[in-house]
Amino acid sequence: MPLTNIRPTAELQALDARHHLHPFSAQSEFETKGARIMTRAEGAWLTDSEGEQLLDGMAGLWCVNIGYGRHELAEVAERQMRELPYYNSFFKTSHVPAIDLAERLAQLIPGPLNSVFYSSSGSEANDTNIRLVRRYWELKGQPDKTVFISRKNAYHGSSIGSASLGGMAAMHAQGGLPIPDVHHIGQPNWYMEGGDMSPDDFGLMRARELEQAIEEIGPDRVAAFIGEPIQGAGGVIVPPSTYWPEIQRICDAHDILLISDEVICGFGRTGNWFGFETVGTRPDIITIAKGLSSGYQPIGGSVVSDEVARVLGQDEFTHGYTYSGHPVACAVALENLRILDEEKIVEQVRDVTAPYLKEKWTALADHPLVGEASICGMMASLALTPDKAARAGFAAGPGTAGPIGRDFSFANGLVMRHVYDRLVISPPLILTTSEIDTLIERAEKSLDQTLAKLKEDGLYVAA
Ligand code: PXG
Repeated sequence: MPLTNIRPTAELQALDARHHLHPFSAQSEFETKGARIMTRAEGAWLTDSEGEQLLDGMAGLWCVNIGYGRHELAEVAERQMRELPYYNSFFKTSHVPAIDLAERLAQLIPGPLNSVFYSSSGSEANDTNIRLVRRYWELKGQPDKTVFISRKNAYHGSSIGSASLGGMAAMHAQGGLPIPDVHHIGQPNWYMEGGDMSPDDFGLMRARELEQAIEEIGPDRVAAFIGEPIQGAGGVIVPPSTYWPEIQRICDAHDILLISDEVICGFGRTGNWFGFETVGTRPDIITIAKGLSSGYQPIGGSVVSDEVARVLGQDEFTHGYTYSGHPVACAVALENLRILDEEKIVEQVRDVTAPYLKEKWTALADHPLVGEASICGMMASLALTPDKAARAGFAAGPGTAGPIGRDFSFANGLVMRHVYDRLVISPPLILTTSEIDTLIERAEKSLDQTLAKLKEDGLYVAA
């Protein structure tokens, strides 16, 4: 079977539209305009079925941290598939890749986070967290501690449990979500919701919503607080610096477990190995996936503190997936961590590329269409606005400018994602400074074209 596409794009697109249901898409749209079909990738560059090259400003889906084309991972996968392609760790068995990766994670993750429960994705890991945390409190003799507190506009996955933890209104609008005992407080999004407050005061105010919620629900009912250090899918919302220390104080004061969802922020994205190091918290549990394997294999996990592991270990935890700790995925993740570590990719991000990107990215805030340029490490966004001073949205509603900007960006050979009217990037961590220059040039050109189009269509009007 050929690995390289040799069929006409139109034929592939027609088959795709007919038989392949896409995530977060209206399938009917593919009938009029087929999907863009990617065929190869190398470094930070994608090639599509027409041979066009795109700079991947999203590292796939926030995950290809070491970049594409690292053959070492393919070789490790092949070796593992030949040696032991599958085994599980259910009935008092284990295998070398799962053990080695667990040890490596314990070394890498600061603090008492030394035990991992494996899954194949971030959604599964957060579902595990729901069951694991409730079981923890049961075993501690506090079975009423079942409530999770999360934030509006948080993203924690797409399964029923993890989407309930998430705070995406559009997801909750379908299928009867959220499940009971999940409570959402406001997000620390100063640009959208801070009004006349200073960012620091707003950060404190939003953190204290956690304390109010705990008081209303009762500390004897609240099990855990979950948050992404920097909200990713919500639009790269960098919270004010006052926010996370206050959240930590409140969790400590009320005996609430803190879960840091590191699915995007982990493995170098923010310029440290983990996002919780960047924002200065001491989580009891972290969720990992994506950058753990740089997306080369599906793998995730819940990494828990010694205390959580000790309590949980007292009795059988009736939970597990066929692919928990899949040997090929573990072996590939281990090789990915070796590359991140030995090639000092996280240090390179912290000391060179993230500061360089920050300088160029924040300069885009001078563009007439940009109300805010936010950035942390190698994740960043631009809030598009028709009125910078008022931080206004568009009269035609949320999502007026974002999709236009995204389409121009693709046409200019740069993959950006949009979240309503924010344009988002999260490029591979191996991006060079000259690739950053290319990214910025293409982003700026896309902004100019978006502004012109909005004016032409009479959409450059504040709400
Ligand atoms: N937590 C966080 C913080 C995430 O960003 C998940 C959990 C779920 O992981 P899985 O592996 O189950 O997808 C995520 C995933 C987007 C987008 O459009 C973001 C994610 C997934 C798909 C799309 O920004 N994040």
